[in-house]
Amino acid sequence: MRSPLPRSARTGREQAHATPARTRAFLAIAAVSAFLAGCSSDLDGSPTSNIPGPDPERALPADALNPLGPVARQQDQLWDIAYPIAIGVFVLVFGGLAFILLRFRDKGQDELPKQTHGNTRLEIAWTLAPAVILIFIAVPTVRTIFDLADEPAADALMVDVVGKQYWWQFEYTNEGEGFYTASELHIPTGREVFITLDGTEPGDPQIYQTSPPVLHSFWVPSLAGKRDWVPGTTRTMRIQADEPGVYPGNCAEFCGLSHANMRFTVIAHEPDDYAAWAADQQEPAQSPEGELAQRGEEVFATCLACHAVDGHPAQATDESGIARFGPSLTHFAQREAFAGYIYDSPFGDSVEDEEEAMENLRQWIRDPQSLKPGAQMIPYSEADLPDEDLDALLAYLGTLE
Ligand code: HEC
Ligand SMILES: [Cu+2]
Repeated sequence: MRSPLPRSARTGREQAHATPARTRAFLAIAAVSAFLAGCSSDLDGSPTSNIPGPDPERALPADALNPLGPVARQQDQLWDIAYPIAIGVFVLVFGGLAFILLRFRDKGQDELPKQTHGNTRLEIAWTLAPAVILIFIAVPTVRTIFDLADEPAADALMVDVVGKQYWWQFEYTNEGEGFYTASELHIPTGREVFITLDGTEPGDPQIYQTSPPVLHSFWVPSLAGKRDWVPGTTRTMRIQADEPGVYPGNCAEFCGLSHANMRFTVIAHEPDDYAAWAADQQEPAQSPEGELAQRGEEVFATCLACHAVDGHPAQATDESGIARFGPSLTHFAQREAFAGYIYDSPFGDSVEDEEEAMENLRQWIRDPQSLKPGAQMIPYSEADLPDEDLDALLAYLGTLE
């Protein structure tokens, strides 16, 4: 018999009959496949947007389930405990549900089945069981939390991290050090790196107006779990890498238009190589040799409003190492990528298409927002910066080794 009512007004019973068994089987299979597809371990840390990014081959997998240092391993062990338990609970609950749905479904009988109200033993059991499980998981969890919240090790590398819109600033604050990098955090292997997520940088209120203090989250999946960077407060965390390598990171808290373009990388060196690198970072930039680059150095004076280049003649010497609104460019030519680590730098060792990378850098100065929505750098039109001056600037940036 056809129901005269519109489909939505039919009873559940009628609807069940209206869906053929084959369709239901198909839906079930589709749901299971969709669920299983989420389990793919095919996470290679490569950029997922179609914006050209740092070469994925340069980066180790960004896989939180494949920890590559002691901190990440310690955190991963908690997952190893909790996950099998969660699977067990899932199978029990949904298995029980499926069983009851099938076994006791309405088979068309007229009488109501026997009604039960309350079962003390069952209720005590299903209150106690979750409590026991939670206590069992809480013990190692709380212990790990306290462990990781400890004071820094005596020989830890101390790094002050500031989340900007949309890039990360790293200040190396160990005694005898004291310099900045942007988007690349260099660390020695086998040594604790104690990170202060510093949201208290006094900053210029003028600057905060153009770069509002928003939340960010610091995340290097293979080295440690994420931790929020919160304006106005200071939080700490630690990372450590076993092996030299390049570990991709990303901002993991929505912070504005270019949140997804706020990448960074942690580059781990053998301790000796790190020491050499750190010594080099403290060297100011040398004035360049060539005529074009020298002209570029002059033109660059205007960029000092937001960028620091230690050793630039127009930067006051007492401002050495100072953080600015924009990334420090003192050793810009050493970086592999720019603009939140999303574009290959033409001066990097691993650049694939140098010409295209140079074109991107030129475009970055002309119109940063066209490459990175919401970028906080001002555009320089032809009128502000004639082509000859831009050529000179690019030549100068290439000398900032
Ligand atoms: C109003 C401040 C401001 C001025 C002026 C400014 N910049 Fe920038 N610049 C920024 C900010 C902010 C960023 C970071 C943007 C981002 O990645 O989201 C940046 C990024 C850059 C980068 C990429 C650095 C990196 O490692 O990611 C380069 C190169 C650069 N600027 C060059 C210049 C040059 C050359 C000038 C002068 C012609 C200039 N900037 C003037 C604010 C400024
Ligand atoms: Cu962010």
